[in-house]
This record gives sequence, structure tokens and C-alpha cells, in this order.
Amino acid sequence: MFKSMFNRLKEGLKKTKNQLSDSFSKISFGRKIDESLFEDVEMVLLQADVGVKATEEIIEFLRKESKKRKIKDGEGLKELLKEKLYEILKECEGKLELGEEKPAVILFVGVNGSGKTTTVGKLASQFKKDGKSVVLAAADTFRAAAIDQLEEWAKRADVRIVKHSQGADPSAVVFDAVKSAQSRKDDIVLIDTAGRLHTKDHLIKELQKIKRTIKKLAPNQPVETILVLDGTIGQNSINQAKTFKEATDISGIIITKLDGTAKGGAIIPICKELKIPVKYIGVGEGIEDLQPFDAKAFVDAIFS
Ligand SMILES: Nc1nc2c(ncn2[C@@H]2O[C@H](COP(=O)(O)OP(=O)(O)O)[C@@H](O)[C@H]2O)c(=O)[nH]1
Ligand SMILES: [Mg+2]
Repeated sequence: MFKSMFNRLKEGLKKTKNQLSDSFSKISFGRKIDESLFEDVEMVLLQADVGVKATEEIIEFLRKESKKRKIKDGEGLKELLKEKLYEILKECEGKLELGEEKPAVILFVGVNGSGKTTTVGKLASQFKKDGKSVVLAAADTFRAAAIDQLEEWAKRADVRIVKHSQGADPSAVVFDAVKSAQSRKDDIVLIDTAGRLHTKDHLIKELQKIKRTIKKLAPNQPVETILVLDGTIGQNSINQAKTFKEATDISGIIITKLDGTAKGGAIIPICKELKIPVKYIGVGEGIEDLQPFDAKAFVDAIFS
């Protein structure tokens, strides 16, 4: 059965308890606006990881605008809240750019466990279904299991993978992947990397070496450097993002795990503080659980 993106998003967000949508549904908006209603909304935002700064801004907006527009009832306030959340999130909506050149090389970075490998697998599958030829580069050579995991995704998505053995130089894998994609005229190279953060210097050096390697073969690539962030870890993901931003240019973000136990609100401070476009959101572990980030659909799903 055909499922619209909106329904899929709704399902993804509904799949398990997402605190934002859950908690808003518990607030009774069917009452007159009073101090306690502002407090209820504030509490929900804070508990859902929207963060102190963004929460203050939202509440401030609700107070001012409800006065200005002479809104007296809770349902009206709910509409104002939707309007504000949409306004914030709209700013961060971004589309994955593939550019004109082939192959389009996309580099994925982020700490361990954020969802890089899974996201690479899901995207590979989507591109493949769109008729594109895709090659995965197993540049997380730190653990053998990491290479196996990507290989599993390559099978599932039915795409080619370039890998070396554990401990190999990640840049050597990247070199082979890009080179082979050029000679085979593949459309897209997706590079999965390791996300060790224990020494920042090492991480920076490794990412820069990978980028230099890509540029040696294709000066205009990577067309995107995507930071993958775990949506369940609140402020931590913002701190991680800042570290990666120092290490390399980030062109877009993918926020994973916005299903599940996610509080769901982290997307708001991520969006406001980092000012990097959010290109996709992950809403599950399955191959189809990756959706282009659509601010309108996201806000609608929270309140449905
Ligand atoms: N629920 C949920 N789990 C996810 C999502 N994306 C990744 N995961 C899980 O998060 C864990 C770490 O993912 P992985 O891709 O290995 O992260 P990596 O270390 O950054 O490569 C795995 O168990 C994935 O199944 C998502 O959008 N939703
Ligand atoms: Mg991985």
C-alpha cells in the first residue's frame, strides 16, 4: 500500500513513545490560556530536550504573540506553538546535494554509535532504488566488525562495497573506492568512517587526510560531508557537532533515532545552535527508516 511521507513520518515518530508528541497530547489545550498552561508547555519542552535557551525563546514568543493577537484559548496557543516550531525548524531544512559531477562523493562522520553505518546502508538502498549505481567505502577500519556490518548493508541494499582488512589506512580504502567509481562511472560513493573521539587531534588528522585523498582524485568532492548525530543524547550531540565542525567543514546533518526512546526535542537546539541544514532523519533501524527532513511534516506529526 502506498504510504505518504507524512504517514511514514507519523508512524516513525509514533512507533514508540516520542516524548514530545506524547507529552503534548497529555496537555489539555481545551482550556483558557493561563499561567499554568504556559508552565505545562514549558515543562514538556524542557523534558523533551528542547533545551533552556530555545524553550525560553518559544515561551516568550507564545506570551507576546498570544497577547498581541488576543488569543485567549488553549487551542489557539497550540497553533501558535506549531507556528513557532515550524519557523525554527524550517530554517534548518536542507536537501542532500549530489551536484553535477560523477561520482558524487559523500563523506559520513560522527561518533561511534551515532548511526553512520546504518544511515549509509539506508541511503544506499534509496539511491539504488532510484536507479543509481552506488559504491560503499568501508573506511571504518578500526574493528573488523565495522567492515562486516557495512558489508551486510551492501548486501541488503544490493550495492558494491570497497573494503580493506581491519587496521588498514582509511584513506587507502577511500582512494580505491573513489578511483574504482570513476573508472566504472558509478553515480555515488558513500564513505563510512570511524568515529573515535578520544583524541581529537587524531580524528582531525584522519578526516583531513581522507578529504585530501578524495580531492586528489576529484577536486570538487566530497559534494557533502554529513555529520550523523544521535537524536537521543540531547545537549551532548551539540557538543559533538561543535567538535566535528572544528575538525572539518560539515555541509549537512542527519539526526538518527528520532523514533524509539527519543525525546524528540533535540532537533530544535541542534538546528538553532549549529545552523547546519538537517538533510534526513532516522526513524528506526530498518532499511526504509530514513526520511528527508521536512519541517512541516515533522511539526504536524508531533501534534497529531
Ligand atoms: N532506533 C533507531 N536506531 C538506529 C537508528 N540509526 C541507527 N540505529 C542503531 O544505532 C546503533 C548504532 O548504529 P551504527 O550505524 O552502527 O552507528 P555507527 O557507529 O555510527 O556506525 C545500531 O544498533 C543501529 O541499529 C535510527 O534511526 N533509529
Ligand atoms: Mg559504523
